Amino acid sequence: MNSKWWKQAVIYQIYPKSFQDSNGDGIGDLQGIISRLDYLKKLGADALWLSPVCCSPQDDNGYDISDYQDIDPMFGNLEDMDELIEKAGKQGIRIIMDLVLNHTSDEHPWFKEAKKSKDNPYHDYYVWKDGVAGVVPNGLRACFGGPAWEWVPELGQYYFHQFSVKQPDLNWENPKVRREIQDMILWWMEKGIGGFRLDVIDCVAKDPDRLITADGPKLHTYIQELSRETFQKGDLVTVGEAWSANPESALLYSNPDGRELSMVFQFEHICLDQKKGGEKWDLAPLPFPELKRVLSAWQEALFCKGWNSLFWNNHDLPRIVSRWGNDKEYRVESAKMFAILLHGMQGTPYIYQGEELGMTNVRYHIEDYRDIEILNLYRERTEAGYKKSDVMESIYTKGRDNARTPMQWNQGKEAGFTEGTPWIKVNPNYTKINAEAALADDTSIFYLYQKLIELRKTYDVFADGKYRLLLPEDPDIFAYTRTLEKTVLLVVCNFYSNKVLLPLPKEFDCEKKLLASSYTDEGLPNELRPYEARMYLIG
Ligand code: TEU
Ligand code: CA
Repeated sequence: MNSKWWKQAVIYQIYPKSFQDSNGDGIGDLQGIISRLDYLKKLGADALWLSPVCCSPQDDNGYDISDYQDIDPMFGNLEDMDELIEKAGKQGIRIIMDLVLNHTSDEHPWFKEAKKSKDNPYHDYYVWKDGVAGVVPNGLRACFGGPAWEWVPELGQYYFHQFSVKQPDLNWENPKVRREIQDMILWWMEKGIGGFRLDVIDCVAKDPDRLITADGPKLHTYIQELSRETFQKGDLVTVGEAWSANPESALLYSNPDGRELSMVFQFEHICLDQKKGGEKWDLAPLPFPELKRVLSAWQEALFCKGWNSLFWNNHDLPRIVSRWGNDKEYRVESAKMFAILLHGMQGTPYIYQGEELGMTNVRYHIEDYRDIEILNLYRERTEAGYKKSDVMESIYTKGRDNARTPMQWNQGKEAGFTEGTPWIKVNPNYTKINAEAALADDTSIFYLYQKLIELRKTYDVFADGKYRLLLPEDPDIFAYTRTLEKTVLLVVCNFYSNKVLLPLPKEFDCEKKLLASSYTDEGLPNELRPYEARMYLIG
């Protein structure tokens, strides 16, 4: 029986490699996370989503798994994981694992077997195509550059990989693959895992011959089978990463009958600041009216019929305060504005490590980047003749390593992340932006997040209130209400750095209780200062 506890919960995403190192090798690990449980409890996180910590050659920082049922020694071992599950549980915090089910590492034993011969029992665990050297089966490209087909001369075949060449796609048409995955998930559920994030789950149903790489015809059949055979046997939260999701398909993924998942990560709002028909690297300013329209559409479409995830950040995205806020003179106000804007909506909010501190993007020299996606892009676009400065601007603005610089704990050596040399450089602004400074300042972004998490547990209107967008045409203000019986939550946000009038409808000239603000004083009722956001309770 699923208690749907995640409807009042806030989930904190940890990128283990960059969170806290405990043994001085410059790489974050499970014991490091255990040492920070008190900090996470103080914030009020109900669950921790860990990016992958299973065995991996780290071609894609752990999203290339070579053993689903063991912890990579760089992060610790299974006993550490048991200890984390147990100690977090004692603090009322669940652990959510990141399941990468669309592909394995090419160093996984399944793939090593599969490559041996066409009639090896594991051959059909993957997607193969007969062919001739140098003539790829079709024009499908991999997400990290190059063709999505890799030639294996001994077999006279290509294998399909939507991501790196070291991440061969699994063949979900094969019931043996689906059974292996179900058994692995049940094994983790036995160990007390409280939920799963499903990496690119929409890609598991594909038909590369017909150029279908996601959202194939069998997708929901596969997810319903997986859910029936595993998730529904526990009281779990499950969130599927689905770049192809739209409000209609999200009603299937997050149907309250629990046949599939609790919710999905959808990316319609995330993809707004790129050139039409371009890639994320082809930069365009954020069309603010579109942001209001898209987020409102998702709120309205899923009300009582599904469930939203709410996020600005994750380990693949640039940090929101730099991306759409102002990380210079209004870093604190704009970071708080994004928090208030998001946390008043219906859904489960996700906080990405460092978001609660207002951590920012970085501008490194190319040799200081580590992400395969960045390095391949740099090589591909500079070889194709793009101006280096333009390529670097794209990397500064959208590169995934913006989110992967080490967590900034204090102003000591390497920001308190490691005693050793970090696997990726610490953002130089750690001397100003760090957890120790935040905890010592009762007006910090951290304490606003703590307050928002508390409010979500205190007032049912956060989980169940009906959403209504206000001032739809206003070019600077994102304002909405949530209504549950006689209780109204009113959220008003100035999205920009100019002071603006706040032309609220007459109905709001009433007794209002200020629950949260991006400023330390209330300001004037009919205007909003730069990045001023206010959350009120009425009734
Ligand atoms: O990301 C899916 C994915 O498509 C992203 O890589 C996206 O294309 C890109 O990052 C946009 O910035 C998931 C994981 O979150 C990501 O870290 C992995 O690299 C990827 O799948 C492969 O497992
Ligand atoms: Ca370590």
